[in-house]
Amino acid sequence: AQKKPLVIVTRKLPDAIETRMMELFDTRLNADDKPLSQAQLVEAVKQADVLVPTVTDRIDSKVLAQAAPKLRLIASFGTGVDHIDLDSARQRGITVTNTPGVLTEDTADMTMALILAVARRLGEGERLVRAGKWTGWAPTAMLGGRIWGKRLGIVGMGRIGQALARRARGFGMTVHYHNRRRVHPDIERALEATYWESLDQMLARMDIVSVNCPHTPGTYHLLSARRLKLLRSTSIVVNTARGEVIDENALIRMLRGKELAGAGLDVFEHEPAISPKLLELDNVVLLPHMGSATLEGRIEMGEKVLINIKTFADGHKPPDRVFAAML
Ligand code: 8YV
Repeated sequence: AQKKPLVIVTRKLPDAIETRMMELFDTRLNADDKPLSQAQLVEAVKQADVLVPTVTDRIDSKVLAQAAPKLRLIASFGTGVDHIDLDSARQRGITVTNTPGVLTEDTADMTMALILAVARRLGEGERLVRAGKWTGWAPTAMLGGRIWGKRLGIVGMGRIGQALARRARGFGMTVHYHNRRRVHPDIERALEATYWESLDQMLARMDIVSVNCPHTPGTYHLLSARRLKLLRSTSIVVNTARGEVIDENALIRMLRGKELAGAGLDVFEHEPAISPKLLELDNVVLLPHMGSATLEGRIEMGEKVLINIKTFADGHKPPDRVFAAML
């Protein structure tokens, strides 16, 4: 019989996935739910045939330089691959896979939740009640902004952007988007979405802007200080993608200066570190990178990881290969 590959998993995964993984492969789990240290990560790439990392593992060229030649596959548990140096992996002949598609709807739900939470002041209202400061209903208390009839600008019209567009139409918003490429006319029509080739021009006209693109060298600080200035003082920004896509300091300055109405952030530029200045602001809703965090989604992500490893181990091309050129 063929020797089973040594699969090293960097974080605790759902029990059902870990069990199946141990049945299929020579698996080394991390019962500890703490991210690996740099030294532990280097140890893992030296020993593994297959590495299963998550977004919290920085697999840069320095780490990969220490990998043993037997490391053939990085089967990441997650869709974003900005934590992996794809060029460096390719140069070493290491295949990289991710888990696209199974967290699309969940992340779009969370994006919609953030839009509603910021516009309708959910966080503020909850804090008021919990602090015992609610003295009763009043006609002018806790007034938010209506989202019905408002313009939503989606930055990045991939799977999640499109799932968000469908939801936003259901909430009576008009949908606009910017993407490197215009999506197929049939999809555009089905989503009733308006394409903006110029991100600048779109931003200047939106009530709500949602970031739904991956973090790549090309999207780092895509919402730069200059671009954020194009928004209106009544606009809201939400981000369930990656913190690095927004110049966070510039965003904070604008929120403090009331040049923006609010922000909903599930991801941060230096997460899990949160700027103390963000914590002082009432008009922001802050979440701990939980956009895709559903029980069902995590199982499906794990199943994708299993399929990617199994097909690769059987000598076939795994379904979810990632190529630097795709991003
Ligand atoms: C995951 C994510 O929780 O998939 C992604 O890109 O950011 C999250 O949905 C994370 O990646 C798990 O590794």
